[in-house]
Amino acid sequence: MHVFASHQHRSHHAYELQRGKLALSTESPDRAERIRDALKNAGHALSKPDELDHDLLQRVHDAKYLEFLSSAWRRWAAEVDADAPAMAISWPERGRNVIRPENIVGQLGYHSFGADCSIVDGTWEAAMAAASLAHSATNAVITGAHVAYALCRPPGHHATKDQFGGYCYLNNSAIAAQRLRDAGNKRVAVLDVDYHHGNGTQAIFYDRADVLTISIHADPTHEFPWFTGHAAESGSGDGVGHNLNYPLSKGSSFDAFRTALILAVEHIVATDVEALVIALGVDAYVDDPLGTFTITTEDFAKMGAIISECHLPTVIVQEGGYATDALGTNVAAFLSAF
Ligand code: OKP
Ligand code: ZN
Repeated sequence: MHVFASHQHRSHHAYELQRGKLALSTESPDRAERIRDALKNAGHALSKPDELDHDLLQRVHDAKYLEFLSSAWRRWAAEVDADAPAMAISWPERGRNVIRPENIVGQLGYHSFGADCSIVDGTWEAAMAAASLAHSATNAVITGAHVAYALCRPPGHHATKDQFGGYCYLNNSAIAAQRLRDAGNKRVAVLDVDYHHGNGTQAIFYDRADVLTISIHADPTHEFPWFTGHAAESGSGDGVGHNLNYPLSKGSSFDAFRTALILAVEHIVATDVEALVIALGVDAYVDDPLGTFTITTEDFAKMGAIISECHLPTVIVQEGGYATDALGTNVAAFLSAF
């Protein structure tokens, strides 16, 4: 399997508000190092990413957002505090047409949806490297590989066209899906198995029929991202019927997960999907500090085997997973079964 990885992720370790206190994020550099080590030990050769196509980035994210992300740290450090993470403290009121503020503090509120992540020196460089890994893995598939994996960090599935949040800045899975579309695949599916709802990917493709988005996750009634991920969210406009959510109760086992997964795979196979992106979070793991599901390493292998039955060219993009000691084993189990 083609595996793409980069050391650039090390430039990013943000702070997050945890139970009312600012702390170094659970989304740590160690995560990617552990996955990298496990994949190396499993015999995978690691490839470096190529340069990211800026036009592709602009087909997924708003130009103003990209301009903001690329300069936010510099502006914050110069205008606010070079020794503190750049974070929002206020967000727009619901249900109004919002005018984008000029000030960096105001723009942080405009371009984010939570205080679970922040921008530090090196965040943009790491987010860009993760996006280029997704892009490179997709290029490998476009040029004939059946499957390729991108070890993306920071993750991406919570990032919308113009907002960061949930540890995500650039939506790596959406970038892979858009690249697959641009290469001529008529219809593409993104299957998100991360424990959390892939709200950003859903939002980016919500009104489009050419990208089917499916997410299996903890019911947002009781779990981050709280406001999206319900079964009734099915798409809008041209996209009606092209978004599927499978919210599962807290504490769900692989039995419940597998039932949803099989429905998702059947849906992909039954419609005219030509290429697949798997948003591979492994935080559904039994010992994950952020999750409540009881999925085991063996279950991740079964998950990989079930999804491989789609028999589609596939880009696998790393999303969450925070049980650091087991991360590499879980990702390797999924990949080898796939
Ligand atoms: C990102 B991904 C615990 C609160 C966590 C944010 C969760 C982001 C998950 N400190 N809130 O989907 O794995
Ligand atoms: Zn997650």
